[in-house]
Amino acid sequence: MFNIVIFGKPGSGKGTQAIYLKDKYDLYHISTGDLFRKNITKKTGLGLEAKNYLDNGDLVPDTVTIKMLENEVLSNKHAKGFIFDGFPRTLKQAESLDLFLESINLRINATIALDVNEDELIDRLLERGKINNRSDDQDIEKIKNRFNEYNTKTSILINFYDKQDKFFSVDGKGSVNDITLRLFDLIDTLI
Ligand code: B4P
Repeated sequence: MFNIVIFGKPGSGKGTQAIYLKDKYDLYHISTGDLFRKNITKKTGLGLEAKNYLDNGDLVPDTVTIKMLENEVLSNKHAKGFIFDGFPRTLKQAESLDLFLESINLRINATIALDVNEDELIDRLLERGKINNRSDDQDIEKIKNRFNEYNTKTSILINFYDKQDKFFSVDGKGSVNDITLRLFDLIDTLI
């Protein structure tokens, strides 16, 4: 079983690339952002709890996020592997994920970051905001808050996975197709 974390700043293309990785390597794709947005649309209890955090570009509290992620893995445990998109985003989430996977005899094989500078990310997110109505993509202050959340709470995970010899980075600039090919080239050396 091959389990990947796709990692990077908001808008770096995690969700975009996860679709291609899922198909090529037959992985089950779990996007915590998509799960939250589905719950918000359906107005579930979880959605109501998460809505304000997403709207402001804040991270949803770990307790809520970790439980949701574990339930999603357990509901799909016969998958050939997982691609975790947008999770973990805090040290607590990363430590919990390792412990949880170990308890079901699984582990993370690789964490792959998409490296893109913030100026380009702001352009991408504002562009998406024009077409998809995502409240967190509409406003530059919210986008900057998402970068701040990444820089203060998420970027430390580079060191966490590097210490386990599981951290890899790919240039996330260029066409979607070029980046997909870079990811395939890397993953083919890891499998
Ligand atoms: P996510 O849904 O994970 O949102 P994201 O970081 O903005 O998206 P991603 O990096 O996947 O970008 P995408 O491919 O879509 O999180 C949203 C919110 O949910 C968080 O702020 C937080 O509140 C909450 N949340 C989620 N997970 C959490 C967790 N674990 N803990 C706590 N809270 C959590 O690409 C962005 C845009 O760029 C798209 O429009 C795409 O078309 C475009 N694009 C992609 N690749 C491109 C390329 N090569 N060139 C040009 N444009 C490109």
